[in-house]
Amino acid sequence: MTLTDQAPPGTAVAPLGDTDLTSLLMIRHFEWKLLDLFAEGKLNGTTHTCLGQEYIPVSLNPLLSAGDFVFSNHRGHGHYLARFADPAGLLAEITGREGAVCGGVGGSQHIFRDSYLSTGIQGESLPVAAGAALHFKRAGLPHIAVVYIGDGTWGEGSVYEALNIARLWELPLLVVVENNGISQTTPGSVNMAGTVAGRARAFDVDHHRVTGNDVRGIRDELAPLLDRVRGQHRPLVVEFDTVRLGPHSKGDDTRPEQVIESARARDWYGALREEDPERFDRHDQEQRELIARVAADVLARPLVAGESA
Ligand SMILES: Cc1ncc(C[n+]2csc(CCOP(=O)(O)OP(=O)(O)O)c2C)c(N)n1
Repeated sequence: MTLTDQAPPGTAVAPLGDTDLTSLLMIRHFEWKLLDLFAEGKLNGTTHTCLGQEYIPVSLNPLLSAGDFVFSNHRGHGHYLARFADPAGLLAEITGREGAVCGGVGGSQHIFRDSYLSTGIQGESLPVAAGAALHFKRAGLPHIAVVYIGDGTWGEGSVYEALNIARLWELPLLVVVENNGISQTTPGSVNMAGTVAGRARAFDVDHHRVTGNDVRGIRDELAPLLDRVRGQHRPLVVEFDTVRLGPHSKGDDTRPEQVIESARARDWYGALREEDPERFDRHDQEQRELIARVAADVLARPLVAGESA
């Protein structure tokens, strides 16, 4: 079944609350800071920023309970920060410093904390999430399993095995697809036949497409749908039509400038600023300073055992 698209952007009435605005800006400044630190040669390994996609976990977070299990992916900083508001723990993890959320062994892509787990292996988490959802159902717990995947991850067979079982066994599974139209350097138009909606439909799994980036509208739209996942154990695919503002990882953006420009034109950052520039700038500055302080503090900490600068 295909559910109706959400209301067009711009229909929300109430101003965005401080918590949401702070969360969005904290994630944005965290990601900007990471790219700066890479440019300064202060980070090892790789990282994938969620620039442009921050509004997705910020919209979803209040709809989730602490017992719901969130499975994230390689582009997961926003998923983690929206849930835990812990930039210091994440940055310490990425830089292998004391206070790291996973002792510095997980890095950017492999984070475990409470009911939150991320993996850099595409498609790996969906069957595991289905298993968690099965446990919730069997144990009579009111929780759901939430898994974030990209559009390119629909190239993995495990996605289909998990959707099949989730529908057949009626599992409380929410698949959040961050469809930014590109997988590393390959546009979706050359690697996906059909659509995400059509693929969900093939398994009789509900699908809902979100086209706007207004946190308030998205949340209102999704709340009843998530209630159905939770209460009636109807698996659901929510596909966000979103934008990746930055490169796949760091320097690997092969998109034509025009494509990047049109992604920038859809960014929530400018649109939200226009609503109330004075308030936005105040929060923006606060989060920029907060992340600068966090980075200075974390980078001054000793490395955890076994790490090298
Ligand atoms: C099984 C597997 N194959 C290849 C990779 C390398 N890889 C990492 S991210 C990525 C592209 C992912 O694209 P998508 O799912 O659309 O997510 P996005 O990066 O756009 O958020 C690839 C090919 C991987 N991590 N895992």
